[in-house]
Amino acid sequence: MTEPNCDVVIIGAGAAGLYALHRVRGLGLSAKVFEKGDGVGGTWYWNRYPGARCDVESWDYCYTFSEELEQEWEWTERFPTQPELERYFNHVADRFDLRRDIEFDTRVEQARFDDDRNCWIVRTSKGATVAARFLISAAGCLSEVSTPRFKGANTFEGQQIHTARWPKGGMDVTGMRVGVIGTGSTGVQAIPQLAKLAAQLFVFQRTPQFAIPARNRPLDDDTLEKLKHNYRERWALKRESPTGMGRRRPKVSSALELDEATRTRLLENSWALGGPGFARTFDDVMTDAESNQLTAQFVRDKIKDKVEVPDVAESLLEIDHPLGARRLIVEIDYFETYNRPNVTLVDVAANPIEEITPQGLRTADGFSYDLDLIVYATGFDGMTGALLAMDIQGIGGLALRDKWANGAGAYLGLVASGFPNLFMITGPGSPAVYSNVIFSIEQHVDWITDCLAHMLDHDLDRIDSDPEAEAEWTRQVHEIAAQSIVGKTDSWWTGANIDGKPKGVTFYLGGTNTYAAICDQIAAQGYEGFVMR
Ligand code: NA7
Repeated sequence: MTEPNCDVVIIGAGAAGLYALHRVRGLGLSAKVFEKGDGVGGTWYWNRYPGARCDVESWDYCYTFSEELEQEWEWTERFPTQPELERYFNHVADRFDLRRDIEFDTRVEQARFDDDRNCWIVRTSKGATVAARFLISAAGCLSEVSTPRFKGANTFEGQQIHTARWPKGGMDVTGMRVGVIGTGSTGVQAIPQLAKLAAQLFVFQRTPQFAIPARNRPLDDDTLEKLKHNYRERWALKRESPTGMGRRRPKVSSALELDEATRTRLLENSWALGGPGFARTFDDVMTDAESNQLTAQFVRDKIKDKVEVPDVAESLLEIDHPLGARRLIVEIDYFETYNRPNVTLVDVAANPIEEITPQGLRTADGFSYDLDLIVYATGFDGMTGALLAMDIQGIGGLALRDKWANGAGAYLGLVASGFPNLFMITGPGSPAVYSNVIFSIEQHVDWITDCLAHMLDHDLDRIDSDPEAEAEWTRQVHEIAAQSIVGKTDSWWTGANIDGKPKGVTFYLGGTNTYAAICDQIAAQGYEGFVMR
């Protein structure tokens, strides 16, 4: 029987995989990272579409584990663009000498737990097999793209592309007739940029959504200096916050306890600040229907003011869900783009796309749109898509796909029972996508590597989660979600965008601060709810 040839295999070289590699090495363990792209950065490697940028502020969307890194890296904008983020992750990979353990252009196809040898047998797209004592998934929550299968798609004579597969060297859309399908965060970022170059832009919108102005701005030297000075303070604020953001906002427990003038003044202040923090103008926006409705009406009025043609404004405002029930979008010039003569909004809720034709596409009302390029801003199989794209088999050959057939869950979002020694970063059951994800990533990786250190210290070679502890955790995740407005409509947050996927919120909405405290307490109590040997 051969021994495992590697201590840890890490799947993915995005923000999570890079930090996991750094920490695992710090324990003196050998590690191998498999990355399907030919570079680091994960989300920020793949999403190169025009306008791609992070909707969390640069000074929060960064690692906190190295003060030197914080001090030497200089962000240039409030909301960093894809190229800047890709540079950042490349810098991290070089600075911490991470590349030598990363195998690029290599997908993990299968990971099978060998009970007798107590190790994971990992098979890659290059046909290699590695046996590892531990497996860490850093495969990401938004990395498995979702492209609807329209009738006739293969007959289209122009180009078609998913936004997360935009070519590395870019694509010149100057003078083209472009159709964009999808108006989520991605579509909303890409549309204003594409409109500037395309001869004609058709936006095929099925579900209008709330969007808050980014108020993006370059960072001048003064601001940068202050940021660098305050990083440690922000770090403390992030740990106290329920979403891992380092911002301080005025605390107003309820919109309903204010008179109208005060409420409007606070909303105006928040609107002027812009960014995702808008949803936290009042503490109860996500829990009280009336507070939510008042806040939503304010946003509707603002959007209406931006759009010149009343019919277009109406189509953009036929929003059928509470503010924040879907992930709140942060926009730059999105609504104003509909005032351009070359941009047409097409309502595909009333008239769905019926088929793609050689010349373009046709909607159910018989209208045809001639196009040179179809852009699918149609999103991802979120949370579990990347994990389930691999054939992961636990004890007794149990497939993760079967375990999660009726809904995904893992104890603390970290370990799924029956899959020993497999740690998931931002897995289902963790706050993951409802947080500043890089903050969550660091918290998860720190917890996982502390757990590994504990196992090494105590000569333990297996960790699994107790099925009862896992079931109880998943019950809590669902119970907390039931009290929130989050997920009270179909979207990728609930899995509703993927045919056949069980519906429901699978992420922990109790706050990153509470979550981290629970994780720490469980570790302090000897890893209660986990089974170690
Ligand atoms: P999203 O938010 O899932 O948006 C996908 C969009 O694509 C959304 O508007 C969908 O409409 C639309 N879509 C999907 N399929 C179709 C079909 N068949 N016809 C018409 N329209 C369709 O993905 P994003 O990439 O924008 O954002 C994902 C996350 O990345 C985001 O939340 C941030 O966290 C970053 P629907 O709403 O389903 O009616």
